[in-house]
Amino acid sequence: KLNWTEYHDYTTIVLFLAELAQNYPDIVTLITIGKTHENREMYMVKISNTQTASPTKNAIIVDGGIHAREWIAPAWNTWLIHELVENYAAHPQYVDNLDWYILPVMNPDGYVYSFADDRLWRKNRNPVNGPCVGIDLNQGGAAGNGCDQTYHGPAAFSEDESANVRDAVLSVANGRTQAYLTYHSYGQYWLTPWGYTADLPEDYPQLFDLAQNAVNSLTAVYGTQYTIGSSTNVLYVASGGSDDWAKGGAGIPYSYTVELRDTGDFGFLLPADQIIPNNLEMWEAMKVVAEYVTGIV
Ligand code: 0X9
Ligand code: ZN
Repeated sequence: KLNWTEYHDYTTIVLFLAELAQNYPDIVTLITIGKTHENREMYMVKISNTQTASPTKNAIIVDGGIHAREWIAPAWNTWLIHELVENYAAHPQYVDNLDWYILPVMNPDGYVYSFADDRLWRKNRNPVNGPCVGIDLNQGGAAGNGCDQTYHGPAAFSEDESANVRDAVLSVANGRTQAYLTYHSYGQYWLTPWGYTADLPEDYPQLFDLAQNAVNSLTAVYGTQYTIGSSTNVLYVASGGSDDWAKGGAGIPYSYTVELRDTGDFGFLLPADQIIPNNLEMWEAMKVVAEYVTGIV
């Protein structure tokens, strides 16, 4: 049993996922997608009703915690899993009509390090940078200096973690995955591709429209404001983002990076008493995305 009144370490989260898979075998499957640099298992939760299973069902892929210090992202992802599964009876349509693939902690080594050693750690823990450690799993064109927080590493998908996610996404995407949401913090942004160029995708109006509807429902809960736009245009230009790859590389049409609470009062150190409000408002947005995706044929 997990709670969302505090942040949990990796071991506790994995235990929660394993228990859920055991208690809800008709809905939950725990998939191991490969190991991290430090040999930790990476877990993706498949939520799919075996009664209504179909290989052509629309799917949504969600991840979070690619940046270690952004603790609110795994806290939201685990809550989303909990809501879909343990509160299934309240809204069965979200599970019956969709397959969910949720990777709550994308960077386990970094996450563990941010609990044990350095709360503001961002990268993975691969020591390939001379005197420094870690590669930013979400950057391609950023820093070439290994000691930098956004060091891009030797090559695209050079890291175990990003290669595992690439393979997992490609194995489930196969034409039926309509949405990919990657959760970060902070800033309260709902970002569309592209992050590598100021040019917009040709279906930007549709991407914007769904984002707008989702954010409207989110804001209706507590008045929390989110800024919508392409990463390059509302944040900064940075290539190698997983959202860009999910759209351009894996062909998933509705691909977003969502930067969760807050706008900087606490930043990465978001107090734990904001986890539940953050999750309740984001759930309203998530439902809008799920409803939209359900209707796509
Ligand atoms: O810079 C990032 O990787 C993300 N922001 S964060 O503060 N959480 O580090 C934004 C990524 C946006 N997407 C792309 N640039 N493709
Ligand atoms: Zn981030």
